[in-house]
Amino acid sequence: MADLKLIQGDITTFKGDAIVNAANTGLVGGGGVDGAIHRAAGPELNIACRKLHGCPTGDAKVTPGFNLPVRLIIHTPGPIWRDGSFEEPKLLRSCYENSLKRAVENHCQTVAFPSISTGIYGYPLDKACKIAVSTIRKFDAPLQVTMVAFDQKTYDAFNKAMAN
Ligand code: AR6
Repeated sequence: MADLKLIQGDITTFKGDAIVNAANTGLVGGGGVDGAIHRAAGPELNIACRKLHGCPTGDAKVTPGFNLPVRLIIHTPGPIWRDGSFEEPKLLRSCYENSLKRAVENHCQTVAFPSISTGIYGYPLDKACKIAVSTIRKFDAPLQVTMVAFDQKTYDAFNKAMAN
């Protein structure tokens, strides 16, 4: 079982083996945490991402961390929330699962996640937290996972989901 802890802060300052990026399917960079990661990692990240030729929703692909204090960045495009009947829960679960798989394949012991899909992609926070927490806790690998909540609302929602 993966170990899970929660902090509030900016994921670009996380020191460990890998961080996860809430990307888009083109892996072309964007706003939110994706923008922050690209700015902090530097322009080489964009060049590396272009070589990956995109990534389907729910899957995950890896680049080096470049200027970030991590070895790897795991890019996963989350589902865009419509009304919950377009496989959004299944796709969000697979974002977490595939990101954790990439971490293990790349010999990571410490990995940090932002709250995937709950910003620009509009996934309801309480529903997303439950999926994130259960998927990470169920994942069978000796990984130390840190959820990095950027704002208070996200921190509170994860805190609640982790208490159950
Ligand atoms: N550290 C940690 N979390 C952050 C940071 C940060 N530096 N900055 C924002 N967040 P979002 P999405 C939080 O919108 O909903 C991009 O344009 C934010 O408060 O970044 O999956 C991509 O290119 C929220 O809690 O990702 C895609 O097009 C969480 O990260 C699209 O947005 C996710 O919000 C993806 O949308």
